[in-house]
Amino acid sequence: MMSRTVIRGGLVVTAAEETRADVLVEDGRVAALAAPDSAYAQGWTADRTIDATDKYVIPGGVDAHTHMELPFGGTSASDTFETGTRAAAWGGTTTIVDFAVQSVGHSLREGLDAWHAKAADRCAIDYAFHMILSDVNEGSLKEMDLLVGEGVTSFKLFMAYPGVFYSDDGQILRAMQRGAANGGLIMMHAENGIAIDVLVEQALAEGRTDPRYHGEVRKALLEAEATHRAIQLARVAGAPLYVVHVSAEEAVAELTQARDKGLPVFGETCPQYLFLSTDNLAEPDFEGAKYVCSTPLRPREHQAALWRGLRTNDLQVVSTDHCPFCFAGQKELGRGDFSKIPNGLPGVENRMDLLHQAVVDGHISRRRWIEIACAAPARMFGLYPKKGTIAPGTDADIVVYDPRAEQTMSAETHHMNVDYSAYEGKRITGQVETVLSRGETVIDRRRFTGRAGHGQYIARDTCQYLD
Ligand code: DUC
Ligand code: ZN
Ligand code: ZN
Ligand code: ZN
Repeated sequence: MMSRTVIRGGLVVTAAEETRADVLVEDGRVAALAAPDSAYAQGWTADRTIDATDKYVIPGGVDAHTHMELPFGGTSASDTFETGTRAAAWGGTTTIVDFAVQSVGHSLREGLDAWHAKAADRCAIDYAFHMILSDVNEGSLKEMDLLVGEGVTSFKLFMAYPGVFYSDDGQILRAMQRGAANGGLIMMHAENGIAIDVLVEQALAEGRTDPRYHGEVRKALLEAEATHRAIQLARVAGAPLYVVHVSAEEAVAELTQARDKGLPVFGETCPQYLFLSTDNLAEPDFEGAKYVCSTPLRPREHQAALWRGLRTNDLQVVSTDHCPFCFAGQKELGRGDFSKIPNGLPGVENRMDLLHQAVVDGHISRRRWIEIACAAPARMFGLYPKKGTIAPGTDADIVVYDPRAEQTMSAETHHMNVDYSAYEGKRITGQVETVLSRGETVIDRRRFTGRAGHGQYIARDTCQYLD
């Protein structure tokens, strides 16, 4: 049975262009775009017409960095695939790429199977997986080839968290060599975790236990050093590199220098580094724990370099690193010892709105908003043009966005399963009105009409910036 929806009268914004167009959706895909007053568009019949007058019609957001139900520090991220993807939909994101985790001593397959089991039949929107390598050895290196073949085409390594996720330089080099051969993109958590652990131990021994010391020991220079080292290792391996959650100005400088040499080095930052700072980490009464994540929030002065990087394309992607822990009972595990605060911030619902606010504030253009939030993450992780744009043949993942609506971000009104908002009280101009996922309405004029299990697993192609 053919189902047809027409979205009429909106400004269609993609990374490439802005045009007034009606959009015809047929059986889950975009069938055609045409000028609203054209005889062609006027002739379309549909089961459903969405009025987008005075609204933007944009591709659904692609959040390439989430951690639903991630086990961390003896607890687990509080959003399940069900609650987290529902919140994503509320915020105009229609695809997530989550991180399946290999545990030390276990295979990639076991990790991937476990994440498939968590996500299957629960997601409101489409999803895909990266794989975290926690134990690089002969077996896991061989498994990388198989995973690339089945659409898990990117692998995260950690230079931080010794004893948990950490890989040493030899393991990193081997994984990069393997990725260079099989097309897998290496994603790097670039912080010198060995040095950080020394500073953590010294801080705690001196009684510096508050959340703000999390920011002080995880120094910008140790992010920059690890970023530099990762780039050099990637050069030696002949591999491309994607650095996740870049937060320090000095790390951006390393990426800029590499890219100026023409190296295939890419960078991601996150809304928390663009909008929050160490001022939040210093909030009294242990409230700073709400803002503990790694890489950490930086002094406000770093933000200008991140915005500049997003404008100059030295940074290509904004993802959330959504990894929520409730303040009550989870963040509180670190009272008296900041190193026991589970690392991570909620944000999957907030990203599209915060970046629209950046358009309003003049940091980025409207098309750059769509590029960094939709098109570039889709290309980076082999989802384009199925995801990340609006054109004939693409999945009808479409957001009708009201650029003039006013909202105030708050835990009272958000849909993430977490008891605080990192942006509590922040005023935003712009709001998601209606969201289609493969043509199905999942948010209808600010009512959730989706369902757990609508979301499908997507096997991805390899990185499309390397073709
Ligand atoms: N950083 C976080 O803040 N949370 C999860 C893992 C990570 O690297
Ligand atoms: Zn095992
Ligand atoms: Zn990380
Ligand atoms: Zn992460």
